[in-house]
Amino acid sequence: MAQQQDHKDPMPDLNKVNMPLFQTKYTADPSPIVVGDTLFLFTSHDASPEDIPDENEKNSAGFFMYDWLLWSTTDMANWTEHGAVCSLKEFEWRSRDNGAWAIQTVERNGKYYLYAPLHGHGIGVLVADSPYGPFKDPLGKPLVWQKEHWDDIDPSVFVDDDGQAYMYWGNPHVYCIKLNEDMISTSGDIFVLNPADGVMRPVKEEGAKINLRIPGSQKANWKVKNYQEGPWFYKRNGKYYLAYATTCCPEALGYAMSDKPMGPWEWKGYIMRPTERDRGNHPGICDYKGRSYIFGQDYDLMHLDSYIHHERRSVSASEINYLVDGTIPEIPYWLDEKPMQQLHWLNPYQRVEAETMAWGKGLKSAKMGIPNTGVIKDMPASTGKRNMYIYDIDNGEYIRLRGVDFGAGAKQFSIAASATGSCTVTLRLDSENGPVIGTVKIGVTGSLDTYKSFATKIKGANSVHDFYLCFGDVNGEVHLDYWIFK
Ligand code: FUB
Repeated sequence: MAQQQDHKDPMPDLNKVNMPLFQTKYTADPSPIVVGDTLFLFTSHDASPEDIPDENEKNSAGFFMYDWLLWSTTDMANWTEHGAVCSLKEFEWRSRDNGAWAIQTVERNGKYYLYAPLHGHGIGVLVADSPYGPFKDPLGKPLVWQKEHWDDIDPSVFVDDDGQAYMYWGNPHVYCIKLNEDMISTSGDIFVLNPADGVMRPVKEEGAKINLRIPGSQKANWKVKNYQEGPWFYKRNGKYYLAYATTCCPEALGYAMSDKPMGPWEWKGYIMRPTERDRGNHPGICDYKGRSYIFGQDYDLMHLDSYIHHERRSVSASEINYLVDGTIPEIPYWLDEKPMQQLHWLNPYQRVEAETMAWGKGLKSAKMGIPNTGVIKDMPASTGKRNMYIYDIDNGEYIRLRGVDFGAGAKQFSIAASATGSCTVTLRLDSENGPVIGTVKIGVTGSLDTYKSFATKIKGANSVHDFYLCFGDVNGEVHLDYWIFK
């Protein structure tokens, strides 16, 4: 067989290009939820080859997805990783140990409900008291499961102002069911959208009539065009929105609108047009601190290393606007946009987790005491919030933080680390080659579980700069917990 020719993208200028949000893991299926002043983003997790248990599958192009991840931000520029919040292991009735596809978490009356597809086994729900979990399965069975096909993926749940909750889902058809107030039981029939007239009717009446089994079918005069998967159902200023991934491949981001929660729906256009630079997509949309954002997915992180197709995706985001009639003007592809505006400066005089960053390609992260977030057999049950650390540090790698406000001037820097080896951390401003403000040497601490503080004096750090922790002289294992300036 002919070898596939490979190439990669050059590393772009991070000041100029809107790059994927996370680099420590491959991520997909972004699902935002705002809690207080924090935007949390749940994502699914494309396993890296080292986390795929079957030796023969490590380099397969397909989906290897075992757990779901959580990230948060308050400034839309620097993100903190919280690791795996739960995995397929939470669903004892699952039939496969692969298939942790797109989820959505919503809050109601102080409880967090995480709706998850168990690919080929319906959609389940987990419940927790906080977005960090621990998440538990209250039902011990699927919430919905149409056994006659594998359409039951990509749940999207919204609680309307009158208290009625709805769950939309599906590929290649879009379904909807009402949820009861307990959020873990359903009410009435499953409805399916007929794309020809945009109307939702009970599956038992409509199923045979519409062309249910032609994936991605579309016609110019249809009311809802190009639906493929990944519905994101929400309401804004009295209008209902059904954003979705448009027909594959490449998938793009499109949307329909309605005056009622269950249609009739009408296609309004692309939010982001198809491009050959992407293939799959999946929208997550929210308002945050007076702005509106769309999250989606691409292969742009993988493209820095390879163009050979693997399901190793990365989540990107962009600001969107709404016109007075509620429609959303189209936005360019992520890489054709500038980095998102930072909403507030980062305070370096309070503890900053090592896993808080704007960029950190090549580095890895893990929850303390849980070395592997990949393989299901090694996973604990959903743990809830845990401290995390950064590891797998190599020479030339760095952590970048955007917009750090050093104020009148920093005097000292300290970093909590554990090491069986050593490394030098050169602290720089503005770029990975920018002015040096200090250098700190991390040395052996006795064990990787023993964290100690390593400090250095600082010169020349005042006012607002991007801040880089640049790693060199790396020898053996070093783990980073957090850092702080004085
Ligand atoms: O991540 C697995 C699947 O790919 C999702 O369920 C779809 O929406 C697509 O993103």
